[in-house]
Amino acid sequence: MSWFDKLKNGLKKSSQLIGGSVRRAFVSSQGVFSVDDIFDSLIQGDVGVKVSSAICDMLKSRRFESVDVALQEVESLIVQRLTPASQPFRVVRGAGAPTQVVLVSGVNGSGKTTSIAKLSQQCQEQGLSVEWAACDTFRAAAVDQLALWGERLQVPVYTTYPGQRDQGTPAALAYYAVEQARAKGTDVLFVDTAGRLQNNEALMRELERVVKVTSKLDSAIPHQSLLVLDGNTGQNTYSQVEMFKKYIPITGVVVTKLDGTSKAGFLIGLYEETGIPVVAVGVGEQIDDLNALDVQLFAKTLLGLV
Ligand SMILES: Nc1nc2c(ncn2[C@@H]2O[C@H](COP(=O)(O)OP(=O)(O)OP(=O)(O)O)[C@@H](O)[C@H]2O)c(=O)[nH]1
Ligand SMILES: [Mg+2]
Repeated sequence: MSWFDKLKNGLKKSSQLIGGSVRRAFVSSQGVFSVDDIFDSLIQGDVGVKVSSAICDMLKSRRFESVDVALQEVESLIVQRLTPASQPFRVVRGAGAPTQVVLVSGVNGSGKTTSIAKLSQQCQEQGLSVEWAACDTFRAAAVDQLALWGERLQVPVYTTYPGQRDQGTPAALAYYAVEQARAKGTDVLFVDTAGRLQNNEALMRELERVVKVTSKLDSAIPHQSLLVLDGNTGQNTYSQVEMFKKYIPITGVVVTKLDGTSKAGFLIGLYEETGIPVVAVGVGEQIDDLNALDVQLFAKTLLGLV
């Protein structure tokens, strides 16, 4: 399946709700919309009050030749809002520059580890060497999961450090991995972390510590800090972003599991609400199910225009 088909398939539920509601509300004999139903559906699809109101205001004030013409105008409105939000994942390591460190965090099960595998493959395709630090030190299963992906992609994984006792600490392991990767001249080091709820103070402090300790090696670390958001969480991801930002810098979000959710509309307001760009979106569990957010394609798909 092509990326286009995967996205289209994945966004089906959201598109039925969002594009479908606009289509159903068009009174073709008069060329007008009955916008009340549209508003409710948009809110249900987690489009948010601001954007939903903007869409409804536009639709109710005019007569349209056809529903497709109207939908194209809605598409423009969405594209305009989303364009600054899409900043595709890219690692550039200049000549003589140290290893680029990419920290990856998020709540439990949001898709951190699989997203790291997917992004790593993209790095490898660009000829970059990749390593991982398995800083999810609580669970043996988590370290095993990363090691398994590592074997598949032939990525070396740091799982322990000299002098480690018991499970060790994520900060110490991250520090060691950064030191080693820099010494080897590795292009990109992904630091995988344990899932944590944004309101768990102790675990958030632990994440903060990973940044504090590794940045002693270089104040530019982490060069990128990606927060992985589960698309099923909809607009509640906005407050997740805000909470994580209180402890560590966040440079971008990866939105996973857009397949199967009816709440993909939350992406439209994400950047406006949080100021954090979207570096990639995921629509499945396979290695190539993650890609940059193509704003135009996303808007068209959401509105059922393709
Ligand atoms: N359908 C779907 N499943 C996904 C996507 N991304 C990840 N998953 C699945 O979500 C589950 C959790 O993914 P992980 O990568 O282990 O998540 P994690 O954030 O590392 O989890 P913890 O380390 O336990 O916090 C796995 O079964 C993944 O295959 C996606 O875009 N779509
Ligand atoms: Mg994980």
